[in-house]
Amino acid sequence: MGTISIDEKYDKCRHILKEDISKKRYLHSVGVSDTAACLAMRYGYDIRKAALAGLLHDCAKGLDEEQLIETVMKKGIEISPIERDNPELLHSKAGSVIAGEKYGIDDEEILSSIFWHTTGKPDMTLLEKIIFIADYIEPNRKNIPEIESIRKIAFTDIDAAIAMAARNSIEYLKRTSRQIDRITVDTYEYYKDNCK
Ligand code: DGI
Ligand code: FE
Ligand code: FE
Repeated sequence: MGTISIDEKYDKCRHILKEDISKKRYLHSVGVSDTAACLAMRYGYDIRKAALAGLLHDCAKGLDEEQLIETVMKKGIEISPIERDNPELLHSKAGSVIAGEKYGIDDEEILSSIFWHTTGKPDMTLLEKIIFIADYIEPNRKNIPEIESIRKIAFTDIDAAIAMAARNSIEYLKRTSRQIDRITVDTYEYYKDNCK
């Protein structure tokens, strides 16, 4: 992470982020950061890296649809038909680009965890799992079915928690008649045998 310490890096990123996204989204990001740090303690991952990834995971949420598309296109990242129809899905991939370019993150594990945080994917790395589930269970999240149970399970069986979160998201998208990204389904299929 260059010559500055990761703690200094975190503080710098926090101040930039506060200007880039809404107050509510910022509080969510701090919640994800703290939750990711707790999960890192539990599962034996670098606590500060997890906290930084959690802080920045939604750093592209302030971009409009046109900016999201432009940000990923200029990096040559392929846009699927469902992403084209639902550009808000691209805030994770665009976030990974912005974390690199604007926030100066060069750690590939952090960038990848931001890239995949919305859909998840099969066979995630530990940090990808931590950010995916921290996003779902952080303390400011409300009105989610089984949330108390998923919060507990996240700290005993992270794969089970991922399956339950993916299942809930798919159910929610169905209920609200939204298109479901194939990768969201792949995530559920991959982790579902762990479901409690
Ligand atoms: O960014 P957050 O709100 O913290 O959470 P997130 O990154 O999981 O993004 C949630 C948004 O992404 C929400 O608007 C629903 C949408 N989303 C996630 N998976 C899918 C999806 N939208 C569609 N259409 N299809 C999906 O599979
Ligand atoms: Fe997000
Ligand atoms: Fe989020």
